[in-house]
Amino acid sequence: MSRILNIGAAQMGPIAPDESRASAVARMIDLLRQAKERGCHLVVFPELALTTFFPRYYDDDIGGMDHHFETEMPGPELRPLFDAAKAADIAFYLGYAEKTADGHRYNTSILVDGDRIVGKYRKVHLPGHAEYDAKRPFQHLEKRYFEPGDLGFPVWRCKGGIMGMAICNDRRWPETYRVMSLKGAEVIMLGYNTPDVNTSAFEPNHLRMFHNHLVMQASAYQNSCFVIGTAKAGMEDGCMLIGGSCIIQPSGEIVALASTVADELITSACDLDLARMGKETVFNFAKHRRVEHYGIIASQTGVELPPDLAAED
Ligand code: ING
Repeated sequence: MSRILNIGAAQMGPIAPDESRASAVARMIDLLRQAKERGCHLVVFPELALTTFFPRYYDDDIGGMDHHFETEMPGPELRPLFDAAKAADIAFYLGYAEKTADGHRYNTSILVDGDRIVGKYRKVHLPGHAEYDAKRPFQHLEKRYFEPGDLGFPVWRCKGGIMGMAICNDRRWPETYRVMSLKGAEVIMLGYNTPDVNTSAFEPNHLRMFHNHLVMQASAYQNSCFVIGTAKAGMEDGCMLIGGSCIIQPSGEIVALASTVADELITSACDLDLARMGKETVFNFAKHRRVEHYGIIASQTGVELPPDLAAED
């Protein structure tokens, strides 16, 4: 019996720095209403879906950004979103800034199904920098406001499938997907906030969208799983964030693609058993991988020239 999961990527347009959580939640509830009309079982919201992308701002005191963090989930302002999703029987991915009771700050996502927070993930690959960088047109201070995730890359059963989560920059690192697909992931979902200019070095604008889709399509294929990428898009306080939200099937093909940089729901009927062919043949890990040759991928962080190469000046 095929396992068809109607999945939605609920792209959100810009969230202004002074926009209330109630406003963001109301927009998300409307996207859930659209998702219900289209028979969705699962909806993926963006990274940091409740607030503007505040790592673009520098504050001497990192506590100055605490009003963008959630200290309880769901807090009273989030309860209407959880209630609407439960009423619609739609599971959802939510990205938000998490501050723990003992004062740790993470760029976090949760998978919610009914009354349950099924799973939590904390962003492992934090891009950008920790100190003010005057060379940049705007800052990208994720290394200032967040700690690297401490939960690894877990997977969970939800809506009849095995699902994992990632966040934004994680999608550029193959290790992200491989760890989850080695645990059986059939669906990997992620939200992103990606400026349309690379503030760390010049890069032609067209490459922002090319790289966005390249990494998710390649990884869907190489790990034989569905990948859903949902953008927070549009002009946020003078900073343009790319759209391009998409649903990608295990072949690597994009089966649904956003066409705006605003609130926009895209959906696809995903047959989870499409992942089986790749997992049982070309990417049958047990049959084909040769881990005896892969050691330094996990044991070495940066580049180290082999001794015979290092000798040349
Ligand atoms: N955003 C960006 C991303 O990985 C980035 C960071 C910007 C990477 C520019 C490379 C170039 O899509 C987040 N939030 O990680």
